[in-house]
This record gives sequence, structure tokens and C-alpha cells, in this order.
Amino acid sequence: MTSGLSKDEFRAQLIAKGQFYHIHHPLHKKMHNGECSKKQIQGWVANRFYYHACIPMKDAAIMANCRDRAVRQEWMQRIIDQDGMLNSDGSPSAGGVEKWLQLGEAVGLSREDLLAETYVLPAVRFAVDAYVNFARTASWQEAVCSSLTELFAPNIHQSRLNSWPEHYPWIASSGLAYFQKRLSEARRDVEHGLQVTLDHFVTHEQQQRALNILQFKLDVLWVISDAILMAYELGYAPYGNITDEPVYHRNLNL
Ligand code: AHQ
Repeated sequence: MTSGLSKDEFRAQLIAKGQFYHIHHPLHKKMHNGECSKKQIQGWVANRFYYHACIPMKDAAIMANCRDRAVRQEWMQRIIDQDGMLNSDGSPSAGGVEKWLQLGEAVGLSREDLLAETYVLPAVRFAVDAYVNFARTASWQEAVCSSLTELFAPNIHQSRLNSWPEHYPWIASSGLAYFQKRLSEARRDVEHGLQVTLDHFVTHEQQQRALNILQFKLDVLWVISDAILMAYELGYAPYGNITDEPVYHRNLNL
């Protein structure tokens, strides 16, 4: 075992991975510059719904693998933030998944469209499922490390809040509530995830593995945008030369 970097040096290497964050993807640059059509925005919202709907299960997998009660107490908040919870009168509070459904309605999709996963591209499903399955099978500390792409998320949420009202005035401002909500939640979450990562990955070998895990998650986000760009910008949806229908397989676990 070789001694690793100091925590400050290791943190700097994790943050340097931000150069590969999907805010730099051509799709996100087009979106930020107002170059996306309504159909492209709808395709992105419908596909990204699958990512957000799976995040609570990813977080529950981390909790299921974690024996540390204090960590579970903190991590539980992430599930509540996304799923919401039942109020005293039995009604559900609006978590992130609900706000993404509201974003879907704001861009002209129905809740059923999103919940049925009709437009979820195979590659998007594979990438998201790879992330969830990683969290199920990796150590809870490694799965926590994979969530550190959120180090870079506040910037991308802010960029949407800044650019969408100007470039996409047809989207009701209420649809942007998800991005507003995540600005503060992401900052809080990533503080905890970073501390776990800096404390756990201390040898050179461990820190190299942590950087590789973060790159895996950056790849998950990048290829999600690749698939959406191929289908909705370049016009190469899977089977698009055979049918206009989204014939993609649905969730095999249902
Ligand atoms: O809204 C996002 C979110 O709640 C999460 C949870 C976190 C994780 O646990 O992996 N990742 C994440 C992300 C969210 N938004 C994405 C975006 O582009 O809006 C970015 C994504 C991330 O940075 O990992």
C-alpha cells in the first residue's frame, strides 16, 4: 500500500474531474444557448425523468449497505428530498420526483408519458441502471463517492435558471422549481459525500479507485446526453429507420 495524497490534494483531484462534467457536453451547451427545439427539450426531460426516478432507489441501496446509523440518518434526507413524504393528513409532500413531473407538464408532456417511461432511450436506461446497480453492489463508501458529480451540479442548475426563461419563455417558470430546489440541496448533500470520501479513501490505490469511480459516474451522465443528442438532434433514434414509434424495451423489473 502506498501512502496517498493529503485530503486537500485529493479534494483538488476530485474537483479537477469537473472538466468532464456534462455541463460541457454539446447538448447542454446547445440547451444553455437557447438552440434546443421544444421536441429536444421534451426528449431531454422525458429521458432525464428516468434518472431522477431511480435516484431514491440508488440512495436506498446505499443505506441498505451501510451499517453506520449516523450516515443513514443523513442519507435518509436524500430519499425524502426526492420522494417527498406523507404529511400528517396522509397527503404526499412534493419531492424532486414530483417537481420533475411538473417540469414535464411545463414542457408539454403528460405525467403518464414520463411515468410510463415511453420515451426512455435504451442507452439512457442502461446508463442509469448501471449507476443503480453499482450502488447496490459496491461498498456504501464507493457508492457515496459516485454521487460526487454533484460537486458540479449547482452550476448546471443555476445555468438553467439563468438561461431558460430567456431562451424558452414557453416553459412556465413553475417548471423550473426542481432546479431551484436542488441548488441548496446539492450543496448540502455533496458536503457530506465529500467528507465520507476524503475520510475513507486514504491510500494511493484507494484514491485512484475513487477517481475512477467518479469518472464512471461522469461517463454515466455524459452518455445520457450522447443518447439524447443522437435521437433528438441528429435524428438517429434507435430503430428510427424502421419506425417512428418508440419501440424501446421497458423496465424488465416491473
Ligand atoms: O438533480 C440531481 C440530483 O438530485 C442528483 C443526485 C446525485 C447523485 O446522487 O448521483 N446526482 C444528481 C444530479 C442531479 N441533477 C443532474 C443535472 O444535470 O441536473 C446532475 C446530477 C449529478 O450531478 O450527479
